[in-house]
Amino acid sequence: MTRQVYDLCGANDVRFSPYCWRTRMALAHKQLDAEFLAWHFTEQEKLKFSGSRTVPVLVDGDEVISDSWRIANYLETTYTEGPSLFGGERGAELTRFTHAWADAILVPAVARCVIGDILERIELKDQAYFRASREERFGLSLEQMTERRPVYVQALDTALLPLRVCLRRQSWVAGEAPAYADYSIFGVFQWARVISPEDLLTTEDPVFEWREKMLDQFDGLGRRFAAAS
Ligand SMILES: N[C@@H](CCC(=O)N[C@@H](CS)C(=O)NCC(=O)O)C(=O)O
Repeated sequence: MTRQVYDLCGANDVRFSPYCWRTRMALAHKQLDAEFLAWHFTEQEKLKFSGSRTVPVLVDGDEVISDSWRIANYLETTYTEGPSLFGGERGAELTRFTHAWADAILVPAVARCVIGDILERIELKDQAYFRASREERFGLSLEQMTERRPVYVQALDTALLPLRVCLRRQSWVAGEAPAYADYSIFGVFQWARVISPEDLLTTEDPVFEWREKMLDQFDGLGRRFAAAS
């Protein structure tokens, strides 16, 4: 049976979840095929079988795994013959930090910058849910957040400092070759790229150059998904 991933989808089939992008890259790294099934915010009933309320959800034969970190660990321990996502136990422990930093710092920092753009690019049926849930999460209206965008872009720029310092000295977050540490961060930038016409990175930023190289990985997998305009 074909492997399946429930994947967040907006209007015009835009696939914009940072977490689902991690899974997409991890599967490509492991050279595993999967069908990415479009899932919308208001389609909770479609996820019931998994016990998860969020995507990605991976269905691999009898196995149903949710949460991008759990999925990465599942792929690593199940498909040991494919290239390693973590580079051993030590690497897995270090990658957990990268993943946690991306989730705790990067995702909210980018979300504040692009939230208004997301509303415009999801289907009408999802908009009321998206607005209510995100306004509750951030304690501000989407319009207030859009107005404050320049402040958020500045805050993101500061948050990126450790990544920038790292990428000035090495080609990939994981070292000599890209691995899950890179994918966990790349997912966040790919989300911004496909959902917001504003580029959050300037061309002289080493993070920009790294993102360009990430877009080229796996025969340009990331680039095959158009940037928002
Ligand atoms: N910790 C989870 C977070 C997954 C998550 O929050 N996914 C979002 C899509 S980007 C979602 O499904 N949201 C559903 C909702 O907001 O109702 C992971 O790493 O997979």
